[in-house]
Amino acid sequence: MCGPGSDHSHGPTPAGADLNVDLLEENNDTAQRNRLRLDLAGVRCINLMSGPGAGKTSLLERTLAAIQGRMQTAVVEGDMTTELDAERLRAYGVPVVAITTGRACHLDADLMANGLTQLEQAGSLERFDLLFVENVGNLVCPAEFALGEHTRVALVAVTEGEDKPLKYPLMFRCADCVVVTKLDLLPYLRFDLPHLIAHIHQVNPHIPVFALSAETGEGMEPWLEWLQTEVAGIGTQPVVATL
Ligand SMILES: Nc1nc2c(ncn2[C@@H]2O[C@H](COP(=O)(O)OP(=O)(O)OP(=O)(O)O)[C@@H](O)[C@H]2O)c(=O)[nH]1
Ligand SMILES: [Mg+2]
Repeated sequence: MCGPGSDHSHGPTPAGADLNVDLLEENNDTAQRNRLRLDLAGVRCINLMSGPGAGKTSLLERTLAAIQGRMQTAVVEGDMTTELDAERLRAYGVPVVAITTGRACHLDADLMANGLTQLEQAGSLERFDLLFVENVGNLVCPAEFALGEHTRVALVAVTEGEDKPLKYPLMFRCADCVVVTKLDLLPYLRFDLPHLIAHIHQVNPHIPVFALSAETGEGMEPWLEWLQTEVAGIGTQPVVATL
């Protein structure tokens, strides 16, 4: 957890500030218990976060197809409503737990604990090497709520503009890696990729940045290599950016 808490009351509550501190502290305690469960089972957990539609599910689809048979993987899929994304990912033959949050714009540690329990009910967690979490599409709140994950990946699409890391710094400051998505659309946009990367590094100076297209597969290899180092538990070492 890093940075000051934002207002999760989403409205004017006189006791809002204290409520947020309590809420986040309680969440952190549960997240630590989740982390222990994952560590005891030897599962590496990666939390994918972005604004709506940046390409989280598409990146997971490409990734699951690429690592099939190499890593035992499961997914906790968070959405406010529907199992549409969960269904997309089940097509790749991996266990997917769908968690719908209702009105909440992010997953929290309690929901994550529930997801872990659902995976356990179908067999022990130890059978997995890697657990992906796709968080609810939102560039603000998911960054505030630790789930017990080892690694956070922030995605930003080239269609979103170069300014997003400056406007939503917490998401990029708390990430361990940034994936710039939809690279195949660059020829159609007035968008400066080095400018975006400079903004990412302004907020989080040494963070690795990968730029790729889940549509064409361009740029997938460096991301997959990074993923492999993560699963081996050495992902905290600095990784050279691909750009
Ligand atoms: N051209 C292009 N389109 C992409 C790429 N990745 C995703 N898209 C498209 O962008 C749209 C949203 O992609 P999703 O993968 O569903 O995005 P998401 O982040 O999972 O969306 P939410 O879960 O709703 O937040 C879909 O129409 C995808 O086909 C890409 O690399 N290139
Ligand atoms: Mg999705």
